[in-house]
Parts: sequence; C-alpha cells; structure tokens
Amino acid sequence: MKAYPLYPQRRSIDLSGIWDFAFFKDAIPCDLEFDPEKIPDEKTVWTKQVVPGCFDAAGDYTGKRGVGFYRRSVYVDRAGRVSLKIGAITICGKIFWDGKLIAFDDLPYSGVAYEFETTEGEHELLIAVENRYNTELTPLFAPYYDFYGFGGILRSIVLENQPAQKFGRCTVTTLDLNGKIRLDMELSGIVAKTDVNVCIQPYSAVRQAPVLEQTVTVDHDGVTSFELNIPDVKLWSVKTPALYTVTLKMSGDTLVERFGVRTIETKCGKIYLNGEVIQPRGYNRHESHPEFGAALPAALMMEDLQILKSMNCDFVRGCHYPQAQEFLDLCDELGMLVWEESLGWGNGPEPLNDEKFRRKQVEQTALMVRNSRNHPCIILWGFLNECHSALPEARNLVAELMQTIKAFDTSRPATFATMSISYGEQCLDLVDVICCNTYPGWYGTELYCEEPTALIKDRLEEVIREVSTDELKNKPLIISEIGAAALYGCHDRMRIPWTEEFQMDYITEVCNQISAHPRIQGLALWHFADARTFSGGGSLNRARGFNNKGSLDEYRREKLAADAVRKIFGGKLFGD
Ligand code: ADA
Repeated sequence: MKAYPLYPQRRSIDLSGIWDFAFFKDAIPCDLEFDPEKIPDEKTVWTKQVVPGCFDAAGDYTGKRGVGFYRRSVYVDRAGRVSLKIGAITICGKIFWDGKLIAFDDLPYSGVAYEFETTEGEHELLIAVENRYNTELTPLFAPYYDFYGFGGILRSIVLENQPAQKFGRCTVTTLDLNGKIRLDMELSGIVAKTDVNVCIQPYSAVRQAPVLEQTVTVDHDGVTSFELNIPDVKLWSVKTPALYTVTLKMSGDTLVERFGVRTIETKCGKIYLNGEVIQPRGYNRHESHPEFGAALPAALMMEDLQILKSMNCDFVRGCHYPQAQEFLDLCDELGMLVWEESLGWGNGPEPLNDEKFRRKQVEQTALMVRNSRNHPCIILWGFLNECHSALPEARNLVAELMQTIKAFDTSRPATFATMSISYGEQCLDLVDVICCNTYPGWYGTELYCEEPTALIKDRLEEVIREVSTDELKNKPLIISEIGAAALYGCHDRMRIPWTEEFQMDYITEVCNQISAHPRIQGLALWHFADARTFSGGGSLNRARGFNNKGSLDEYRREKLAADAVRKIFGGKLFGD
C-alpha cells in the first residue's frame, strides 16, 4: 500500500520483499561501530527475512536481541541523486550503500529519508538493525517502556531518484470552512522562473474531475505560499470524511498530496471540529501483533479500524510513537479521529536532564509533524507519555516540545498524557488539552481493597477538581488512559480482577462516571488489544508478557468488555 505524498514522475524502486538476513548476538558491540567489509564476512551464514517485518517477532529469531543484517542488491538504471525513504526502523539501524555508511537512523518508529549520489548499475544495500536497548546510542527507547521493543524494518522502504528541480512537501491548511486553504509548497533546485500547475480534485478511488486549476509562477527555492478557494467545498468529518488531492506539476517533477478541509480548535473547555463540539470516544492502540510484531500489514490495520468502528468508536490514540503513514491514510478515509504522539514513556529525571534525549525528542517530534501534517484525521499532537511532569526539568522539555510543534503547525492542539494530576503536576498550563492517565481500582488495590471499582468515582472527581482552577478550566479534559486487565477466556462468577467480568464491570463504571461529569470531553480507554511487553522479570507484573488490558486479545478476539463498550458508545456517553 502506497501512502501519500506521491511523486509519480520519479522512478521509484519498491524494496519490500525477500532480503538476505544474518543475525549476530555477541560478535558486535551495541554501538554498531563496525566495518561492514569485515562483519558479516565470507563465513557468515545468510538466511532470509521479509521486509517490512520484525525479525524477532516470530520464526527463527523470536525474542532474540542483537544485530540483524538485512542485505539485498538494487539495480539503479541511471546515475544521480537518490533518496532512500524508510517508513520506520526499530530500535535503530545503520545503512550502508556499497559498504559505505549512508546514515545512522536513531529515531525509532519515525519515517526518515536519506539522500545520496549513486552510479548506474547494481549496488548492495545493507541495513544493520540493532534491537538491543542502549540509551546512549538511542536515548528515545528505554527497556522500561511498557511495550515490546521489536527489531526490524517495520514499514515501507523505497529508493527514489531525485530530479534536479524538485518538490519537497506541500502542506495544506484550512483557513475557513467555505473552502479557503493555504498551500505551503517546498521547492528546491529552481534556477529560473518556473510555472507550477496546481490542480485540486475531490479524492475517490476512481478519478474525479478537477474542481480548481491554476498556475503559480515561482523563481526561488524554499517555501512558496498561496491561498485558494475550493468551490462548493465538502468538509472532512467523522461521518463524511471528504478528501481532496492537490497535484502540483512542473517541468521534471510532480507531487500529489492528499488533504481534508476541516478546522479543529479548543475553547471554553470544549473541542470543536468544523465549529461543532466533538467528544471523541475510543481507544489507545499499539501497533502490535504476536505474529507481525510492530510491522502490521495494511489488512490488519484495516481490520482494527473496522472493529473500532463497529464498537462505535471515533477516536484512536496512537500510543506511544509516530504512526505508519498507511494507517493514517486509512483513518483519513474512514473518518477516524487520531492523536499522534512521538516516542516516550514514563521518562524521569535522568533522560529529562540528558541533552541528547532532549535533542532527539525535538528532532523526532518535528519530523512527526512534518510527515503527518496533511492528515485531516489528526486532531491532536502529543509527546512524552507520562513523563515525570511534577519535575521542573519536565516543564522545560514540555515547553520546548510545544514550541516545536507550534513552529510547524498552529492549526491543531497539542498535549502530553500525564499521570501526575494531584501528585504535583507542573506542566498543565503549557498544553492545549489536559489529558489524564489514571487507573483507579486497578493499581494500588492490592492491600485488601474489597470493591476496587468503587474507587473510580472518587478519583475522577479528584482529577476534575484539580483541573477546574481558573487557570485550567478552559482547557478541555480528556481521560487519555483508564482500564483494567482481563485474560481472554478467564471467567469467574466472583467477577474478580483478571476476569473478563471484572474488566467489563470496570469499564462500565468508568463510562457511568464519565456520563455524570460534563467536565470530561473525551475518552481513550486503555487499550484496544492486548500487546506484547516485558519479556524478562517485568513480565511478573504482566501475565504472559502481554499488557492484558485490551478489550480484545492480541488476535483481536473480543472479551466481554468489547461488546459492553459497543453498546455504551452507541448511546449517550458524555454528560452534557
Ligand atoms: C501507563 C502507560 C501505558 C501502560 C499503562 C498500564 O499509563 O501510559 O503505556 O503502561 O500505564 O497498563 O499500566
């Protein structure tokens, strides 16, 4: 599945397929400082892996940590500049072209692109993927994160030739609901006055007649901005996810971007899509499956979205990392609201005070916004899930990441999910939407709590009190995580924790309380489907090595809670 943007005039080689693969555990130090001429060497035994894929999710290398070498030859039919576009690598990877280092990708889950010059003919592409945690090497992914750090080339990978005079991205911003949009078109290699043809068409799987065509003349590199009015515009919304394409054509290059016309804003404690109040309801979702690891095929993404729709959800929080562009394209088409966030999890004083961690957070967050900005489905940007936001050092980084996002995009709200409300939270004045993760009636009930679900009411009321001060009352409140674990198929008439009955009762009570409290304007339950997590000692707290709070199990089989949610979400959930 090819995700937007498209550059149809460029020669593009799809590198997905069967690659040579060799796995090394101890031979290579974790810092990846090796000479690819020597390792692998002639004694190396090569096997095969499929790309995209995770080498450690299933098959011969299940659960193994080390360096996986992916190798294949690539035939380039014309010398010149090329761009290697990789949807995502985890945990990090070094990329070699004919044995020469092209790039070190240390932004797990991020879509990256590397440009270089090459000659005509056959070349060797080698990607060394490291899946051992090493926070000095890759500070963004630490072993304590509550989701499995898979190793592999997770998403699409293509090699694309680069014309001398070329387009970068073209971001489209809705200026008003009558169809007024702004285009910020990036160009490079412009040497003389160049005409760019701009054509806007309603998007559909079959060709639609243009609704607007125009020529814009440019004479410089960089960003050229201009405004257009789409006649009889159809707005993007959950119920009618109308999309448009803009095709930009000049001599030597063409760019097709897809977008929707819609506004998203927050005021007086509410969230507005196209000027109307929305109250998003849905789930946190990990890109995770026992067979595919974090490299989900498009058909599975589609299935997840169809299940969510069948459960009357209109909202997905893509926890806790940048999403596959293919998934976001599907959300655009199906009308699913999305919170996209950069990679982080429970980061405390050490990373928060680490300069490299700070730099990489800024880099990946900026890249996320740049990559995903045209998706109308994204209504909220996020970062640093549950960082220790009671610490002053968290405040500095939260402020910096808010600025990073706003420097690229002021058209959407931004936030982080906090676990610190009523525990010294310091950062809520900085965000646009208050997002609270809380597990009353689950964590902390070990010491003879007879009726855990009775704690939900008090805790939600406490959260509401904390965020209803004069300073915070105008920021919408979303409960961004709440839930309880159940083992699929585990039933007991006593309805105790870990049973499907308890989980259903828990979620039903959460929804009852949300209905009673109009201050709450959105809900992302924790979580959609069970997902693999700690494999070592940490799994003592995570039966089977999975985070079992899914309303579905890891194979998307529904637990009792799923149907309860389907019924509740199909009716009136929010209090006003
Ligand atoms: C946190 C965290 C989630 C998950 C959850 C849980 O709030 O953000 O990723 O770990 O707790 O299951 O405990």
